Amino acid sequence: MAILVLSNPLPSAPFAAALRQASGGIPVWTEQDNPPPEAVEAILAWRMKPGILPKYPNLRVLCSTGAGAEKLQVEDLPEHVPLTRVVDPMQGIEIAQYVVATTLQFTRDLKLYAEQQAHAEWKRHPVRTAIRSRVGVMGLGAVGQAIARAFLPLGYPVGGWSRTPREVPGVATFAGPDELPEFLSQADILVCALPLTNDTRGILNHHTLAQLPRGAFLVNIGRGEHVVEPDLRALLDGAYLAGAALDVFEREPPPADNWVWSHPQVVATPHIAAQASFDTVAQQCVDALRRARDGLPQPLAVDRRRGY
Ligand code: OXD
Repeated sequence: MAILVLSNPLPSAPFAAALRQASGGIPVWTEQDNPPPEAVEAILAWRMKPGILPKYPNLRVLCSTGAGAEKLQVEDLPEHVPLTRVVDPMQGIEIAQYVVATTLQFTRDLKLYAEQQAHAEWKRHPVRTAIRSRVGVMGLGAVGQAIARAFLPLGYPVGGWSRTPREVPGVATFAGPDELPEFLSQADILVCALPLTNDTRGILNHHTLAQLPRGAFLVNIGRGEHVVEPDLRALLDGAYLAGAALDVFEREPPPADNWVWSHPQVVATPHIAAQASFDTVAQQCVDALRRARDGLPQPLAVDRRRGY
C-alpha cells in the first residue's frame, strides 16, 4: 500500500522526497512510476479533475499540498474519504509579512521614491496619515487574524469581516452580508484572506470594490477567483482604486499577455505570500493516512458542506 503524489502543475519530486523521509517505509510513488491503482491509499495533490479518483478503489485519504483545498473538491471524491489541507504554523506569519510589505510599499510611497531615486530627485512627500490607512481584512480565520494582528502595532486602524461573528482583540469586527457595506466603506487597504466557496467566488466585483473609499488599495492573498478581474481593472484604470497587490490569480500563472503583468498600479507575485515547507506537507499527509488507517478523526479535514 502506498502514497501517490499527483501534484501537477507543482513538481512532484520535492513532495515525494519529503514523503519518503516522513513515511516510515510506506512506499511513495509519483505518476511516472505508474503504480498499481489498488495499492494507492493516499493521494497528495494540488488540484484534481473528475474521473481520476474512481481509479483508486482503496483510497483512504486525499491530502492537499496547500492550505486551500477547493481545487480537490471534485464530485467523485467519495464521502468516506477525508480531504485534508495543510495547516502550517508559519503560514499566517509569512502571509502577514507579505501583506504588510505590499501595504507599506503603497502607504509609504516606496515605489514613488524608487522612481525619484532613478533620476537623483530629492523630494519629500507628506506621510499618509493613519486615518487614510485603515486596514480591512476579509476573512478572520487563522491567516486573516495573523494579518490583522500584524497591523496593530503599526498604528493603522484595523477592521475585519467574516461570515459569522468573530472577536479579535483590537480589531473592529463586522459579520455577514448586512455588515459588509459598512466594513468596506472603512477599508483604505482591503485584504482578501477568504477561503474560496460558492459564496465568496467573485465577491470582489464592481459593486463591492466601488464601496471602498476612493483611492483604496487591494491586497489579494486568498484566491484569484475572489476577484472579478475586469471589474478590478476598470476601477484601477478609472483611478477609483489606487493599486493592487495580487499574489493569486484565476489562472496560475496568468498568460504572458494578461494585463496584470504590466499594469502600472499592480504588484503581481507568483503565489509566494507563504509556502508551506515540503516537510510539513509530507508529515501532515502521512499523519492523515495513519489516522485514516486507524479510523481516527482528521483534525485537518475540510468540512465539505462549508467548503473549507
Ligand atoms: C494555498 C497555499 O493554499 O499556498 O494557497 O498553501
